[in-house]
Amino acid sequence: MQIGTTLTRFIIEEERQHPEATGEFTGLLTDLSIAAKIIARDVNKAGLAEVMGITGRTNVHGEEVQKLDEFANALIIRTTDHTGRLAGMASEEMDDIYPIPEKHPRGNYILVFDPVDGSSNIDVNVSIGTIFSIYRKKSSDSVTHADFLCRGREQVCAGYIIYGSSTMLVYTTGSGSHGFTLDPSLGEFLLSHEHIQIPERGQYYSANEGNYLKWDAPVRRFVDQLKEGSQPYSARYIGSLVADFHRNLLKGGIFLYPGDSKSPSGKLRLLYEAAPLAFVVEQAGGAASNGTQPIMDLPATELHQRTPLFIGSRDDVATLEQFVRGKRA
Ligand code: P6P
Repeated sequence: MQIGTTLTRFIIEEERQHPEATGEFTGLLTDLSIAAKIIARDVNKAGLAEVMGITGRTNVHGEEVQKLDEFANALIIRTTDHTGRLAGMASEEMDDIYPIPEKHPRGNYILVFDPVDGSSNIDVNVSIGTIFSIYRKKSSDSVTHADFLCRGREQVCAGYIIYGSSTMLVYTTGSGSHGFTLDPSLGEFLLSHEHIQIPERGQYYSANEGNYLKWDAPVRRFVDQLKEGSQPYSARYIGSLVADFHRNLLKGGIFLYPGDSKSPSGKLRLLYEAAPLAFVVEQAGGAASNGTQPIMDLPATELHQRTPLFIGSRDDVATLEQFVRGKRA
């Protein structure tokens, strides 16, 4: 019986195309897929297990830390910190960088992740996700902040897991973006979306229009014109970045989380939300911008740096940039 291409097999076959690859990388992606399976198992019973609900703590951003956030954060650390593949990690749930402890061997990669994005949706059974990004360590000896403050272009791998009607892992290493669907009966991620191509122009726009009056005028005008004409766009907003992004990646469309009068840099984080999804969407033929520059070119000056995010179909993002640059009124 042909079970289809497993994630492990696909990674190994892809690695063979890169003679310089060392296998460390393949192991790291496999480690992450194991963490994803465990998180998926607990997400799927969040209503039953004690992972549901909040911890009573808030993270560095003043947001309520859901039990699953903490569980997933600790799990990803535990699954990857002892393998000798990483030099350090950083996460939305940790104030500072996490150098691999002396007791473990250290490797050449840096892992940055959002363990559970959209966690406020856990209790209402809405799809949530894990987002990850991998860089090569630049410093010659022990890991420093500078190893984490990279441009998106320096990523060697990025992707996400969406815990929805099915659990899917989507990743890129710069040779296209590929999707794998978890077959729970096998416990394997099987190739289901090879070389994802996002439509050049979409049919959906995803934004929290409750913030409309706080947006800059060009962004408001861009959204207004999406509603005009003979074929207006449909609004789809789940309030879970990975879920909104994933639908637009497959169907076409643009996700917007602009800066506004209250938060000029917007809400979403550059290193472990915008940059990894920007890598995935660019590899699928799409685009990601902060309104004037590609997300992948933005310098990171601090770990939890925020950025306005416009991401999805290439032509939709280009039109948004024309409005922001005053080339469209
Ligand atoms: P708002 C979830 O809290 C999150 O970080 C993203 O997953 C999501 O896209 C965004 O915030 C939703 O924010 O302000 O629309 O509730």
